[in-house]
Amino acid sequence: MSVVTGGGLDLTTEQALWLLREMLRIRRVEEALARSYAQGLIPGACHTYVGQEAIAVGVCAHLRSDDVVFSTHRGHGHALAKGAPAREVMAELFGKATGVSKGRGGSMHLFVPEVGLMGTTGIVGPNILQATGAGYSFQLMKTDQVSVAFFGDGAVNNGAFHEGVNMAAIWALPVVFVCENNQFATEVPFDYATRNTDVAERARAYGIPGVTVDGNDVLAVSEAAQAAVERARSGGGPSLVEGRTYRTRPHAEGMRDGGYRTVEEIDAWKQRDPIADLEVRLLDRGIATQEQIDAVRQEIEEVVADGLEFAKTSPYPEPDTAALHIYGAS
Ligand SMILES: Cc1ncc(C[n+]2csc(CCOP(=O)(O)OP(=O)(O)O)c2C)c(N)n1
Ligand SMILES: [Mg+2]
Repeated sequence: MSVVTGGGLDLTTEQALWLLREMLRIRRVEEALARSYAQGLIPGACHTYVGQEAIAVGVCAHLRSDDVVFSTHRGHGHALAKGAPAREVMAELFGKATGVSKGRGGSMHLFVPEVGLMGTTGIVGPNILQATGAGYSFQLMKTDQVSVAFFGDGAVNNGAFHEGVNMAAIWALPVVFVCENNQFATEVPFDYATRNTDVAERARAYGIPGVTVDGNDVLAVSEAAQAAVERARSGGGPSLVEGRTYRTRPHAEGMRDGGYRTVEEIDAWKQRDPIADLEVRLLDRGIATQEQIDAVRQEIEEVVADGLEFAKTSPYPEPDTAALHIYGAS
């Protein structure tokens, strides 16, 4: 296991503002979705990604649109960072016909294959196998595409993790396994579920590189992801990247958030906000000005206001189209 710091990244202003813009886009979309959920506007479940934005953004910064991502139940951030339009993601959660899955899927069935988002899912674990499968197809087709699985600490004691990582390792598949270790699976602390809480260390068991990063530091995530994506793309095989992070909202909107963690712990992690942290560092290092940061913030306010309006005013699917867009074409 090794630890990276982000110090090795040489960022242009444009790249830095992209990281900031994408993290803010996720944060503001999630906050709008959480409010909408409380107002009864979202018919399904809504697991937000608030606090964890640096991981999706730091990884997707190195992906092309023909690379693929297999996501989780906490997948809005992965979808947005991979390039899904905010308004269509929001409309999907509202169950509207204009949503990315035409209102059929909701939060846990976001599919945007045109940008390489191969699905969020309600089932913990099997997306790891799907990512390995995609990596195998890229190897067979001799392309240089890369496949990424995002998953939580809750997935790493599931058999799918062992099978997927091991197969990718023995066949040297172009896969990056990204564990978002937010230290809880619903309300179960990770150290209750395993005797070894060092996820990256498990990479050694499969003979692949494993790295732990501060998952609230987008530069550190980006540096680790850059190495893992390059390795996969150039035929070097898979890697495991573990980002240590924390979700600062409840497991899902509408759920209680007490009894298994303290207010003090949540507040301490809110102080380590990945967005505020990046802004301070960009200003300190002279990579961006306050005016540039304010312009990004203003741009995102407009994107989210537009997305919310679009989601609210779009129609629901017509009842007589209920069987459309459900089955694959034969
Ligand atoms: C196979 C399976 N088992 C159990 C569940 C119920 N479940 C939904 S989310 C969740 C916790 C997942 O925790 P983690 O993977 O750490 O992701 P996080 O919610 O912390 O982002 C569980 C157990 C499920 N959806 N699928
Ligand atoms: Mg977790």
